[in-house]
Amino acid sequence: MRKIALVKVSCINDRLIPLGLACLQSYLKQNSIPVKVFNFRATEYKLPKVIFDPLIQLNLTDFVMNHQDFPLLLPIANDILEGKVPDLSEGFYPDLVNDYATRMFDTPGATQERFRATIEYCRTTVFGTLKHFTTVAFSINYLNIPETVITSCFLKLYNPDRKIVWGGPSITQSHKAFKLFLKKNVCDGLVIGEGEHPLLEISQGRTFSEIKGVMSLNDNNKITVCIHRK
Ligand code: B12
Repeated sequence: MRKIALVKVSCINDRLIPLGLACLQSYLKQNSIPVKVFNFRATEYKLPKVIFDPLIQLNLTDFVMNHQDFPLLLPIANDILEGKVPDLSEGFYPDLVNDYATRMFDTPGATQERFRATIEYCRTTVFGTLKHFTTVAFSINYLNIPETVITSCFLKLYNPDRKIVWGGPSITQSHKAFKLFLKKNVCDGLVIGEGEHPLLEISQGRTFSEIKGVMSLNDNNKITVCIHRK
């Protein structure tokens, strides 16, 4: 059986320790499935500001954005899938970068540089490490959506036959938005809710559309969510 890669690409202000990956890894191991876990940028974890300034808690928003990156991310995904390196200073990118920067209270220059650096990090470090795995499973929260989408595009460009699975809080909350990436074949399955059983069945080679809790494309290229175990 081929080894499955279980991946989280953290960002520096991430303090959501990847308990999900730990649970999934131990469940797969318990069932004798070979698995390797990658937590990229884990060494860059920083103490959160909240520890020094508890009043910051009073200023929290009551919703979590899972799609704020999409308008900028979609053309980037398209470019990578077509084998191009996105040039964020050309074409419609400056407008999209400006729009993104305004919504995120950032400057266009900083936004452009952040996305450029993210694409480069994903292409070299993340893709470089994962490129030989035939099944790659990513854990997504609101902090690592661009990294996951961009790396998945590079992985699919290099080997369209490999299986890519996305799970985690952002997928559970927003699978209806993320199904866009199923349609574009950036990933093959979105796992909604707890991932232990679905991931075990995926690693055993079951058809995605027959696994309970998985959203995927069926044989007719239609989005389907399996509600009952088949
Ligand atoms: C405990 C907790 C915290 C703790 C620490 C959590 C930790 N893990 O280190 C603390 C208090 C630090 C915290 C902080 C925050 N949190 Co919090 N937290 C939680 C909580 C209650 C539980 C998380 C957890 O550990 N669950 C247990 C693990 C085992 O579950 P899991 O990671 O979800 O993994 C399972 C599935 O998601 C799935 N899965 C996960 N990855 C993958 C991958 C694949 C391939 C597959 C198939 C399946 C899969 O399978 C796993 C096992 O069943 C959740 C809400 C909830 N009920 O889930 C919110 C939650 C994760 N937090 C959230 C948020 C927004 C925050 C804060 C931003 C809050 C704030 N405004 O400050 C900060 C984050 C700050 C930062 N920069 O990192 C959101 C994240 C939303 C999102 N879309 O990403 C959640 C979902 C709550 C919500 N309101 O929606 N949090």
